[in-house]
Amino acid sequence: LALKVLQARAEAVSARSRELVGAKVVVAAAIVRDGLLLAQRRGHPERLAGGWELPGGRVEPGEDDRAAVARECVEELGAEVVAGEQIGPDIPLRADHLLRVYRAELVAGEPRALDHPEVRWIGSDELDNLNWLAADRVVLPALHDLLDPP
Ligand code: 523
Repeated sequence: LALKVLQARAEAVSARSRELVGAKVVVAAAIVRDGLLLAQRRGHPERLAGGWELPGGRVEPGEDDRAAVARECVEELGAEVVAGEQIGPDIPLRADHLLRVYRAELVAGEPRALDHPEVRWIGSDELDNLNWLAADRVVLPALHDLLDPP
């Protein structure tokens, strides 16, 4: 019986490490300017259309998380940002993906909706009313702290 327990434990540990090694990272940017947060409404895919998110996307193989934040903001918003601290926890997405949100400072360009139908600057009073994607909802407390420092 002890052996069976040990084998089951070993299997659980290796499943967990496969998960950690195999997890693909999606990054997102929390861009704050003048007390407002930049959010964008998704147009695709169908399953996510109409949901609001922090701009971002998949980290490419070999790419640094913060470099991915900067690249995605150029692609989606036509704006340059510098990524700083991670805010909130790593958030599991479906399958073997996880979402990491980084604070990002706008350094050049005016964000425009290049890839999705709409971008909007949101005040802290509007934060909870937006139809956020489930994963982004997890960082709402951290976003409140960013907009209204405690
Ligand atoms: N999320 C998510 N929140 C959030 C982002 C940027 C992404 O929940 N703020 C999810 C949505 C998708 C997955 O992460 O299921 C990948 O995001 P996506 O489609 O923005 O990443 P891209 O642009 O790298 O995707 P492809 O170009 O389709 O590979």
